[in-house]
Amino acid sequence: MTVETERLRTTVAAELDRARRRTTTLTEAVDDDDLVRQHSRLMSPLVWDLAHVGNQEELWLVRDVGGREPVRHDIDELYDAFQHARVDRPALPLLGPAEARAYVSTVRDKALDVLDAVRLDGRPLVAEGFAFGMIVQHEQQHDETMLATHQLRTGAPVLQAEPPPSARVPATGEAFIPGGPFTMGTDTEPWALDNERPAHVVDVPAFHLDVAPVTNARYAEFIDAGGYDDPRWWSEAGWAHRQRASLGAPLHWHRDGDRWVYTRFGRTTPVVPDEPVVHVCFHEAQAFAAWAGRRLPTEAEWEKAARFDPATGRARRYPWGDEDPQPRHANLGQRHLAPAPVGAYPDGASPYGVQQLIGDVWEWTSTDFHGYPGFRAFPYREYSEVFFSPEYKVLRGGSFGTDRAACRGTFRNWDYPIRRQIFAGFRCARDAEPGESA
Ligand code: AVJ
Ligand code: FE
Repeated sequence: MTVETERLRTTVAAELDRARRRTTTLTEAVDDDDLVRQHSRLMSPLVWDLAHVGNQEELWLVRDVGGREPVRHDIDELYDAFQHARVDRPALPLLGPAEARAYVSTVRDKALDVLDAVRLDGRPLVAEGFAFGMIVQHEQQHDETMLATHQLRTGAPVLQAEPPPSARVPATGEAFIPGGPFTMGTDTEPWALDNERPAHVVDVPAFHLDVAPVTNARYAEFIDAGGYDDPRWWSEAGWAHRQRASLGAPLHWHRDGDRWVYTRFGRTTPVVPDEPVVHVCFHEAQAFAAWAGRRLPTEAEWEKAARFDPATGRARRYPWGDEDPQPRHANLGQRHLAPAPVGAYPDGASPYGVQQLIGDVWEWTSTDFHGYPGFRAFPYREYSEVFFSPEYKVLRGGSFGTDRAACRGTFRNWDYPIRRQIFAGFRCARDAEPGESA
């Protein structure tokens, strides 16, 4: 066995373990009653996510990659996300907390056995450890979903983390991104998912992009200016939704006398003015942008601002370069339970000086979720392809609750434009004037 294969196995095992520690933290923080309860109709019971993570690992690593016998042949249907809507999951005959824990641990032992035995240079599914990387990302994605469930749960706080770092540099105004082609997506990132492929050249006209995400202070100005009551700023669908859902402020915000407070993971505090706003839907982001005389960036604009290096003409893995995310680059991985104030991550800035593109809050873009030219579903249609539709908007960049394994300059997330339970905010863009260069 080569040194590289050995190193890859070690990395895979460490990443699987890191994901499992996080899953364990999220599922041991609450009692059994809380694990099986539905905290919101938008979310599964935590115990469903737990066993679903194990079931995906069983399907792909134990059965497919390993060619082993099923651990539990009888529960696939219960944990198939396409068989039962989230709202219906609490009524299913799910594995209980103890059974679910035993199940995921048995599956993990077998998956690690498979990791020791399998060649990592054979079929495309395992080349460069892809199937293992896909399962690591799947678990981390469900960990972020479980974190969103924790945010929706009521009761005493159960999660702890250090507060995010303070602002270190100014982060106001906008950056100018000159027009011209750049290579979007990737053919070379080994654990990139199918929707990030293939790499393709996109010509992006010159535009301006906010240096930082829109802050709570700025968003409160929109509220104070009556932005929620003026249909001029809203799309037709957005206004209809604003009326139907009686939107008036981000999810989790409340009035306390003449100030705003929010409740985060069970703790209620005054809204911090210079933090990125979070828990707004696409329609709110779009309305804010219109009110501000701006617009949301397209997905291609976002990625060019994040990855393009004008010095080399190359698109890099992250805004700061090709190095994997370190704590000094970005607020990722649930190290903090909130976005950091704008200006807190100068080391994560892109060559154009755009900050906090990775981490803190997912950023709504104006782009519908579709496959790139030449898209091929891999290894299953149900990860991305079945969601390609104008019904979904693309989000970029990851949040404080996104793990670095499931976040990079090419990573694409998507959701319905009315959703607010995810850790999503936004930044604004505008067209450059003809001939403008700064
Ligand atoms: C990419 C976050 C939209 O949670 O629905 C989890 C990820 N896919 N299990 C989701 C996913 C299958 C997905 N998102
Ligand atoms: Fe899943």
